[in-house]
Amino acid sequence: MDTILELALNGNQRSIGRLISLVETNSAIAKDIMKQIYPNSGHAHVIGITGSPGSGKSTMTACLLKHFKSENKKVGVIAVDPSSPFTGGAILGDRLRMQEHALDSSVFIRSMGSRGSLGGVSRATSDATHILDACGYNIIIIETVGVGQSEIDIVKIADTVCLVLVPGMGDDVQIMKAGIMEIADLFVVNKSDLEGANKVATDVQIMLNMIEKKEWIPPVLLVSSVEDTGVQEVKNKIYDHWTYIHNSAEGKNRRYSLQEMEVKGILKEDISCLVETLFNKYKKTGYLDDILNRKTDPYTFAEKLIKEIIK
Ligand SMILES: Nc1nc2c(ncn2[C@@H]2O[C@H](COP(=O)(O)OP(=O)(O)O)[C@@H](O)[C@H]2O)c(=O)[nH]1
Ligand SMILES: [Mg+2]
Repeated sequence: MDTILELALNGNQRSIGRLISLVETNSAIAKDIMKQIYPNSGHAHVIGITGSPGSGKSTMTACLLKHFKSENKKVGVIAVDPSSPFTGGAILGDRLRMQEHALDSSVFIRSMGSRGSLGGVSRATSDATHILDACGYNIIIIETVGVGQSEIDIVKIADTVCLVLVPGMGDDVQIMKAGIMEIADLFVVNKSDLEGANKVATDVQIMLNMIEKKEWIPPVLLVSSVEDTGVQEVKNKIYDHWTYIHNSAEGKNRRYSLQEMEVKGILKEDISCLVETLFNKYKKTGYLDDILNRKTDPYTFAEKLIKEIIK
């Protein structure tokens, strides 16, 4: 174990991959790894890319990756999406482009499942982020599946959340989706080579004007990921946001809350494991009959279990 850890910390990609597989599959080992890794982490800028499926998250990620690389940044990409072209299943063009990156040790690309306690963004994804961070990746991009809870949950692990919108996809619906306006630090209107992008950008701007002003005013950027226009600007705004979260009281609060959510997440997971273990233990004791026959009640029984957990 220690050799894998050492190799990984020295940038060996195979070992990094093995560490991530370990945290994906075994929570007992995962904890041990994370405890050892943690002191080396805390330097990377974690960027979440979210938005509806098909909005161009993968395409923009590949493009952003190229821009970061041109500045000699080491970039990790985690695609929480089984259908992501990064996994090699989809779009041939992307696949070829990513292979170019894949041969390069300054880029680490990995796809991960979306099961887990944080909804769409699992504990393992968060752990993988710390691993890449500790192993020297300066920039970590997480592409979400772009549906349901994963979109909102990304805020629990990303320093900067980038929401990708596109023209012609039921504009109001994509913008109005509950909670999504509040969590986005950057609004990217992708596919601006197509008609209607300006209108989406204007609509977002109008909505932004209606919500409470903060120190950080999310920029609305017109991008074409296929033509590589505006992506440089996205990168610059991502850097500006980093400066903001590290130099303002608001930013500090955000970092506190990220940390708090992480501890809470771990705690909830641990407690729910304990609950399962206890229930397995009590399975054969006939407690269910006792409740059904009203010899006891669920409240008393739960209190009894809580006492056991505390003990
Ligand atoms: N016209 C145009 N198409 C794009 C752009 N970005 C992505 N696409 C296309 O949109 C489709 C979905 O892209 P993908 O990156 O897989 O979206 P994801 O599901 O959000 O990851 C692909 O066919 C891309 O080639 C863009 O800027 N302009
Ligand atoms: Mg994708």
